[in-house]
Amino acid sequence: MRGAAKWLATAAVALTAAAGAAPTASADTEPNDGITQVEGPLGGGVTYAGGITTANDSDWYFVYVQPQTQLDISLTTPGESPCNYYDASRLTLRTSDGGSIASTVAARNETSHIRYTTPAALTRYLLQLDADCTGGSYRFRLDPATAVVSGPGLPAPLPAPEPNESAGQAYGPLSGGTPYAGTIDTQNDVDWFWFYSAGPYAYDLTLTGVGGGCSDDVDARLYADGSSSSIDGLSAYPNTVSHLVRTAPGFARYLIEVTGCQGAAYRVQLDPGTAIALAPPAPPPAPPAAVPAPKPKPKPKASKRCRTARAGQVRWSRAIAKSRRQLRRVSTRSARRKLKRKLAAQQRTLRRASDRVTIYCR
Ligand SMILES: [Ca+2]
Ligand SMILES: [Ca+2]
Repeated sequence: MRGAAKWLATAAVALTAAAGAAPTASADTEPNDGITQVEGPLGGGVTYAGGITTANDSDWYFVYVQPQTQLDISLTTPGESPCNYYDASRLTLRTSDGGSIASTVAARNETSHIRYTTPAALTRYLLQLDADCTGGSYRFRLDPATAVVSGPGLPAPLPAPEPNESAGQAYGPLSGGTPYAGTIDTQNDVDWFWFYSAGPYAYDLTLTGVGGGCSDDVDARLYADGSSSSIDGLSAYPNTVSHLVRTAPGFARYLIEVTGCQGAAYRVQLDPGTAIALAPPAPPPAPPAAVPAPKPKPKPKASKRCRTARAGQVRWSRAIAKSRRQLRRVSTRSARRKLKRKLAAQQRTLRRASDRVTIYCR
């Protein structure tokens, strides 16, 4: 349950809304205490109200903002807040990796601003709200409303099951684009993971230090499969995200070893999903077996009628040639006339013989 101060803050916001002021939204749904518990995505042009209910409470939100836009974040400490100092409420604008961009404080009954022009590359931001005292309340809003855009929520992480105390017990294969949550449960706890790189692609190994555990950093080391010497490593303090960007030479198996102080909670994630494989690539298909060249078909033997027809064709061709030679030798008109008649008859016979060849030798 919320404290009395938080209830008063909500009541005051409701009264302001009834009087026709800017729209308000209830926020601050616990737990929202760190970079992995951020509440959102928030909208623009809306007043959010929340409170700091315990001594170590901190409220984290996230928002998507248009690139290259002038963003105005206003922070107000309402009059009912029990915090009574210059920095009664504090708001810190952070990158999505937890790095501080700017911060502002607001005394009771006062409003202060962070005015920030967003760069071209970043679109997701974190807001951290704190108060100077337990029970402190705050309100904040982001303007202009059009600067704030919608975006995906945070994906729920998958647990990293124990035991995973050695490379041989490593948990995997990890999927790309998926957060895995683990905890260093004991002083000598070690957590091992493994994954496949899909090919010669760049991938980003992110390590997130979850807030609220021990205050020291968590460390991750990257190993090639079968090697006892790490390739590279990275560390993340609570409420920060660290990146290790590498390009794999090709498909390969890698291991990740995570260590930290007792109680440290963390997340590991590999991106993009296309750079990470869940299984070895399928072997290339076997080349097709050599097909023997087809044997040339033997020519069908000519039929008897075909052979007879061809013989007739040859015989009459020779006879015509002989008659033509005789025609060149004879000189008398009557002999030439006789030979020409004979030649014409032979040519008719040859045509009939050729017709028979066409018919019988198909
Ligand atoms: Ca909180
Ligand atoms: Ca372990």
